[in-house]
Amino acid sequence: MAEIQFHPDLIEELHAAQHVVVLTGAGTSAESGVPTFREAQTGLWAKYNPEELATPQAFRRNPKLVWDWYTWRRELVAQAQPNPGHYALAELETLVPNLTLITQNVDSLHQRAGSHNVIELHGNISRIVCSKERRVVDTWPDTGDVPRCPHCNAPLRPDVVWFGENLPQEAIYLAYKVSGDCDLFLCVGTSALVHPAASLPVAAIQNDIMTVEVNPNTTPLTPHADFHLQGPSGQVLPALVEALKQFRNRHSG
Ligand code: BJW
Repeated sequence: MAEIQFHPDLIEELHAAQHVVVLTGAGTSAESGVPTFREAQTGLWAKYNPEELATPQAFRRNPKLVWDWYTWRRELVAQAQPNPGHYALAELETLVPNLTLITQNVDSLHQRAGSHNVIELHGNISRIVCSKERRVVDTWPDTGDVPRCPHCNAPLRPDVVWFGENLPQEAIYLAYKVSGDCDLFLCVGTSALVHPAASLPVAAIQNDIMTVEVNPNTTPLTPHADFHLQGPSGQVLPALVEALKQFRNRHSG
């Protein structure tokens, strides 16, 4: 790929920003081999629509199907490695005074790349909880059926947020607070379709905060963002961090 050029205003704003907020979605992990939500699934799961599996109704109707899908994804995510986009965001955290990374992803790849200040909006796929009392369960017998809670016998489920369920209260409260109160908002690899996450860049825009989108495709956010950096985050983000470092080298001393 040819060298990526950034608008000088963007690099200057990034350099001056005291608080950067980043919202990430499934596209950020695409280059780690984790399929995004809205692209067609392949192999065993090709005939299922993820939006129809990630619901409490699907789990009630067919708990085994949903459990097996999450088991497959949990194992896929455990084998995946962070990509250059994850590492660039972890490095950016060390280059700006304050960076809050809000993720819709459930794969822990940001944390594994070294990001510290991470808000998980949609939970974490590696955590298993009781579907009734939300108690975390660390081990369960592999019987081939949906395992049950050792305390109340309710089926176990992944600790993720399905459609129609509320997001963790503290996480969404903090996410709104920082989104409307930062100096620069970066929206990476999300289709910006799922609320309330998709409302976070809107809060930034309404408060006249510079908003930058990184995505190979356009989204409903694109016409409203100050900059649309078109390309895969695994290429755009390392280049952006490099441009910031070069700017600082040129302007130091
Ligand atoms: C690349 C790339 C590369 C590719 N580099 N980029 C207001 C208006 C309308 C509806 C609602 C509303 N408020 C609430 C709702 C209902 C609903 C909703 O938003 N529905 C929409 C579909 C319209 N929201 C909810 O139900 C939420 N709960 C809630 O609000 O409770 C209160 C309430 C309920 C009901 C009514 C009203 C209020 C809960 C949402 C939970 C979402 N959960 C999931 C599953 C998580 C667990 C799991 O992983 O299994 O979260 S669904 C799925 O979507 C997952 C994702 O986090 C989320 C967002 O998807 P994301 O990350 O954007 O991925 P994709 O696949 O959509 O896009 C990938 C992008 O990457 C694309 O743009 C590519 O171009 C790009 N890309 N390669 C960079 N290399």
